[in-house]
Amino acid sequence: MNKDTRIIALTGAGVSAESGIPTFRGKEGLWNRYRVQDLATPEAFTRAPDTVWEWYRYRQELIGKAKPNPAHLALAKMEEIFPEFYLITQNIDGLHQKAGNKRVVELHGNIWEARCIAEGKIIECPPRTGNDPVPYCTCGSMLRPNVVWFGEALPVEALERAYQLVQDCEICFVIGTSSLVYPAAGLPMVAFEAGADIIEVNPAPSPALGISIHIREKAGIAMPVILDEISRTKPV
Ligand code: BJW
Repeated sequence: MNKDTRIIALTGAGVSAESGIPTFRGKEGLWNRYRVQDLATPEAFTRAPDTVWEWYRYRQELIGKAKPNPAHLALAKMEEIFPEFYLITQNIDGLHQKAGNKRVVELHGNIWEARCIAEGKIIECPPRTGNDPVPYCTCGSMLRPNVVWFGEALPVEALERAYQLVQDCEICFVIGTSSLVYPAAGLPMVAFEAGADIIEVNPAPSPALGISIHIREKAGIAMPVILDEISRTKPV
C-alpha cells in the first residue's frame, strides 16, 4: 500500500453504534421497535407528516448528543494520509464529517437537512418551534427530512459518484453495514468485479459477496488497529 492507493470506505449504521446511535436491524435495531411503513416511506409522510417528523426530531436529539467514536476518527485520519481516500456512507448522522472527513458521499441524505416538498429546495433543518414538529418552507409548503426512504431514488449525483469511486478503487472497506439495502449493498460487488480487494469489518456475518478479508470485530476496535498498522508502514 502506498500513499496513492485508491481506497474507499463504505459505511453503515454499525459504524455509529459505538457512538450510541441505534442500528436499524438486529435485536436492538430501530426496525424492531418501529414499523418501516409508518415512518420511512413517502406514503407514511403523506399520511402522517407529524408522526414522521416526531420520529426524526427524536432521532435528531439522540444524534445531536453523539460524538464520533474511534472508528470515525481512524477513518478521518486515513483521509489525511491518503489523498485518494473517499468515504461513501449510508448514514445520515453527519458523524464522519464531525470527525473530520471532507471527501464524503452521502447516499441516504442527512438528518440535519430538510427539503421543500413543493420546490425541492434543500435547506438546513429548522429547529422545532412549539408543539408542531413539522417545519415549513418560506413558500408555505411543508419541509420533509432530506433522507432517502424505501421506494425512493437515491440522489443521482451521489450515486453516480459512488459508482465511479468503487469502479476505480484498489481497496474497499465495507464497515458496519448489514449489506441488505440496495443499491448501496451492490457497491462492493462493483469494486470486486473491477479488481479491488474488499475488507469487511463487522462483528456479525453479512450476505456481502466478493469479500477478501472478514474482520469480525467492532469498527471502533478494528479501525484504529488497521490505522496503526498502516501508519507503522509509513506509506510514501
Ligand atoms: C457493527 C457494529 C459495530 C453493529 N461495528 N459493525 C434489489 C433487491 C431487493 C430490493 C431492492 C433492490 N433494489 C432496491 C430494492 C428496494 C429497497 C431495498 O433495498 N430493500 C431491501 C431491504 C430488500 N431499496 C430502496 O428502496 C432504495 N431505493 C431504491 O432502490 O430506489 C429505486 C428507485 C429508482 C428510481 C425511482 C424510484 C426508485 C432506498 C433505500 C433507502 C434506505 N433508507 C434507510 C432509512 C434512511 C433514513 C433514516 O435513517 O431514517 O436507510 S433504511 C436503513 O437501511 C437506512 C440505512 O442507511 C440502510 C442500511 O442499513 P445499514 O446501515 O446496513 O444498517 P443495519 O442496521 O442494517 O446493519 C448494521 C450492521 O452493523 C449490522 O450488520 C451489524 O452486525 C453491524 N454492527 N455494531 C461494526 N460496533
